[in-house]
Amino acid sequence: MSDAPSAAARRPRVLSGIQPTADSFHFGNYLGAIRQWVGLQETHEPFFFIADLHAITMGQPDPAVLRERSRRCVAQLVAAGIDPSRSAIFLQSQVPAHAELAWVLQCLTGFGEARRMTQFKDKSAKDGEGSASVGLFTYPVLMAADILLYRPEFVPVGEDQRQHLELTRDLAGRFNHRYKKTFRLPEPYILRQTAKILDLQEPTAKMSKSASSPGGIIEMLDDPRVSAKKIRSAVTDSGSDVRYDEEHKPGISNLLTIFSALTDRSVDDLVKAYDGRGYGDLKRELADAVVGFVTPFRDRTLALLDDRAGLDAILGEGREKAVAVAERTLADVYDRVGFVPAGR
Ligand code: ATP
Ligand code: LTN
Repeated sequence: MSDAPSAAARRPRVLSGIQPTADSFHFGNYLGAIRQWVGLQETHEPFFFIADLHAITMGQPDPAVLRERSRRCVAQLVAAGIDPSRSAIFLQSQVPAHAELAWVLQCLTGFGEARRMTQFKDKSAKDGEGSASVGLFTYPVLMAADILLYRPEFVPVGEDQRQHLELTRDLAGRFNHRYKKTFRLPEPYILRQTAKILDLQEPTAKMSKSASSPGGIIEMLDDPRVSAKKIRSAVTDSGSDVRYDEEHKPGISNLLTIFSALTDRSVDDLVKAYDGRGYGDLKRELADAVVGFVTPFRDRTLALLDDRAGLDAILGEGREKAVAVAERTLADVYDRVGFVPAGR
């Protein structure tokens, strides 16, 4: 069964996920991805999920910590403006079709093709490829399954996920060609300006949960005074004029990007406003903007975390919406591959 005939009457779908691999989202996650999720729910039919299956690819976290982080993700999504009455918010592990479709897609993925994924190369290089899990290796195929099940038009992510989206499109095309048109080829939705927020201490690397030092990353749930201090201590560049120049002034350019995104003022406008003033003024005023932004976000998240039953209800509703769509796609796939349907 295809859902194409009624698709015209529906809003186009959008889907994305985030891993519960830290106690808090950071500014890269928020500005690079989640802010776009919030905007897209106005015009699209949204599916947003917590990628807890992906979160165990880099080792086995304490089960209690993983559960807590998953709930924190839900609370932060809602605090950021994802509205559970409009968007399905769910846990990947509660929709078995993700792992089931991933298996079928793994059988269509070349070993060499998986090996070329740069995130696998980067992450497995840390402890040596031999000790990386097979799950880390097949991570992008599970991600393709996450996406293709929902036949979304757009997938809003940061720049680091672009290659995984390309693999997803390749696998969708391969399945459609090998069997019958089943999957929509999704488009990445990556906003150029905020596609890669950089580490404050090492402004050539991306701000990252797993790789950044504490001083390099602004955590949304941190004490706002700590975040303000991190902005004031951010590594800046030689010279003293405030100018957007990614190559020669990566530190200042990154601060301008963050400032612009938080205040909706253009980078040009900010550069004019700081003309003739030093880095110190820029940092101080950006630190104030950061405090003004994270304080209410943190308060809302902490209040939501106090209502466990409320969070579980959001996940229950999200799961129901997700299962309805995912099971239909999986049934199409199983049929086309040639699996015998279970008797009633
Ligand atoms: P890790 O460092 O462990 O890979 P992460 O910090 O990249 O984790 P994810 O859960 O993998 O976090 O990413 C969630 C979303 O945030 C993805 O869409 C990702 O592209 C985006 N994102 C992560 N870091 C940045 C960044 N520095 N700039 C822009 N977008 C980012
Ligand atoms: N790999 C993504 C998380 C993720 C995802 C997805 C994003 C898993 N499945 C499907 C978009 C669509 C990351 O952020 N590192």
